[in-house]
Formats: sequence, C-alpha cells, structure tokens
Amino acid sequence: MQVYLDNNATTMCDPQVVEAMQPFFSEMYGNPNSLHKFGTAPHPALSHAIDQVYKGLNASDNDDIVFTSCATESNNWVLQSVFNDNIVNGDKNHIVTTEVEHPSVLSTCKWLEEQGVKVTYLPVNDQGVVEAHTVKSFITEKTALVSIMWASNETGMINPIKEIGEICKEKGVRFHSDAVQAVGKIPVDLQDVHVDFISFSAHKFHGPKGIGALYIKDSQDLTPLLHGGEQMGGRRSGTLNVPYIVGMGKAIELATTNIEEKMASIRAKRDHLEDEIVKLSDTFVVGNRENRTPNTILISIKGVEGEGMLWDLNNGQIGASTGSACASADLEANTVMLAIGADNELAHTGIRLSLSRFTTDEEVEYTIQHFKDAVFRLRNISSSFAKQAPTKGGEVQECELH
Ligand code: C6P
Repeated sequence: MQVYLDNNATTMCDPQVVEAMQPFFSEMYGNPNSLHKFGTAPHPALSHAIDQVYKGLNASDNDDIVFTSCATESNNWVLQSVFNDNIVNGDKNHIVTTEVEHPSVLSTCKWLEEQGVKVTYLPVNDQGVVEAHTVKSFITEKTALVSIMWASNETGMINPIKEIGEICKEKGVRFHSDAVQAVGKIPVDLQDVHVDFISFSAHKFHGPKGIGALYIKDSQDLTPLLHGGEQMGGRRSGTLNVPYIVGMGKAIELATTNIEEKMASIRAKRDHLEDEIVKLSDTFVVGNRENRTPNTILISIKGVEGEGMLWDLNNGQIGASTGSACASADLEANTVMLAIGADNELAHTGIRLSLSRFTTDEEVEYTIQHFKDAVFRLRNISSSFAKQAPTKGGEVQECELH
C-alpha cells in the first residue's frame, strides 16, 4: 500500500477535473482573444469556470477574480502593488503581517523592507493563531495593508479572519488574506467576511498545478504586476490558460459542494489518526483541533527527529512532511513551532500529516501501525546511540542527534 499524507503541499488532480480539462488541450485550443471560431470555441467553458469559482467563494458580481499562475504570484501581486500604490505614490509606509506566513508573503515583505517599507511581523499565541486584538493594536495611520493567512499550511490553525476583517474595515485599512489552505477545505464565504483580497491556488483542492487566482473586492484598483496584452481586463496580461481555468472551476465546484459533509468525513479520519498517534508517550500536537482545518496534524514526538521519521515513513510508502514543502530541504527547525514557543530541539521533531477527501480508512489504519513502529525503531536507535557515546568521568555523554 502507498499512502499520500502531504495534501497541504499539493493534491492529486481529481480524475473528473482531468476529464473536464482534456478537450481544451487538443480540440478547443484556440486563443480566447482571437476573433475566429477557434478562439471563441472555449468561451462558454471559460464563462462556466468563472461562474464556478464565484459560486465556490460566494463572491459578488461586483468583485473581480483574476487568474494567476499560482498563489505565490497572487501574494506577490498584492504586496508589491500596495507598495506601489500607497507607499511609492502615497504617504503610507507600513504593512502588518505575521511571523508564520508562507515564504511567498514573508520573503516579499523582507524585500519590501529593503525598499524602505516598515513591516510588523505579529506574534502568534501558543495555538499558532494571531489574535484580533494584537492586529488592532499594531495598525497605525501609516498602515497600508494587513496581510494575514486564513489557515496555516503547517498547523492547519484557522485565524479569526472575520474579526480581523471588521477591524480593518473600521480602521480603513486594506486587508489581504492568503487563503491557500482554506479554499476547498473549509467554507470561505466572501459575503460573510470583510476581506479586500484573497489568494488561492487550484492544486491545493484537487485542481491542476500552475493556476492560482486573486479575489479583489468591489473590483478596486490594483496596479498590475504583469503588463502586456491587457488580458483579464488589463489586470493580468498573458494568454489565458484555458484548460487550467476550466480545471480550477471544476475543482472548486467539486470541493465546495456539500463541503460540510466532506469536512466531517476527513475530520473523522484525521481525529482517529491523531488519537492513535498521541497514545505514544511524549507526543505533542500543535493547536486545538476544533479550530484547525479538518485534514491537518502537526505533531512532534520527543526524541524523534522529523527528517528521520520522514525517511522511515517513506520506506513504508507513506508520504508526509516536516512542514512547508518549500522549506523541507533546509533541515532547519520548524519555524511555526519556534513561533509558538517550542524549544529548538522540539521544533526539529515536527511531522505534518495532511489528509484529503481521497484518504481511505485502510490508509489511515496502515499509517497508524507504521507510525507507531517507526517511533519505536527511531527511539531505540537514539537510545542505543546515547549508550554508545564516549564517557567522561564515568558519565554517559548525550549524543547530539541534530
Ligand atoms: N504551500 C506547503 O507545503 P503556490 O504553490 O504558489 O500555488 O502556493 C504557495 C503557498 C502560499 N500560501 C500558503 C499558505 C501555502 O501553503 C502555499 C504552498 C506548500 O505548505 C508548498 S511550500
């Protein structure tokens, strides 16, 4: 058996999505900006896909949803354009974000700091959540943008987006949320929350890789990042990626239809997996699971280094991660665990397990068994290392395993 439990990194493309995309590669391949019949052939499918995305988010007709290449582009677009619109051409020079954003936000903020922007990186509480009153206390008359992720890719913890949105509205500050780990996993109702921009990405909800989007409330102005042929009403130039837009539409429709039922089914499997794993001694799960996306567990197992665990799980045909896929090669401590106050040693033991609607009960049972065996094996290895360590004055010296 092989088990994929890295769905926060990316998901399998749903076969129904692949089927919906297929005709637009080799039959209806015209450029939708061309005036001939090849160009107009994909128009009905494009309109349908756009409707599916609006419906999936309960966006209003006054809002704009612009397709991008990925959420990284959407995040860069908002941050860089707010910098251009408010900071270069205006008198606001401050952005509020958090310490635990995805690198596509954090690295852009670091770059903006080099351009002279002041950035406040808010701390999170011991649950990994940013508190609304903290956001409020750091907004000043110089603040041009608040950018706070909807749900964490590492812990699954959900931020109080509705409350933060109300604060931003009251203060007259634009509010962006990186909703990559929320869309398709939990209800995202844009009539219920006040948010100016959200970024999201199809490959996180069983759509294709290489397509994301930016939601823009009330179609407000935002300087384009890509200038060129004026596609998407001049918002984002470049030939429309018809198959992927069709795929994103189908994927969001499949993910958001009866979402509560899908969440309940994933949550039941996740909770069972978590309940069994925490029976092991000295385990620690980050964040209260009632306030987590239903598919995610970030667990640390004292004395078991994350990379060793990944290697053992991989030998058992189980794909997991130690945190963000883009940070997985650096062997550093998990930054979110450090942010919630874990010490360096504990922050090296994080393992992220992320399920999807395709995860089966059999896969969960197999993972529980293999996980328990792996912890037993790795703890034995580390205790025999400690026993073999050279002694000084008759005392055992602990080996440094990191
Ligand atoms: N997180 C993870 O393993 P792209 O790939 O550009 O569409 O999405 C980037 C991105 C932005 N924001 C959040 C919250 C994300 O989780 C991701 C992707 C993956 O956690 C890969 S690093």
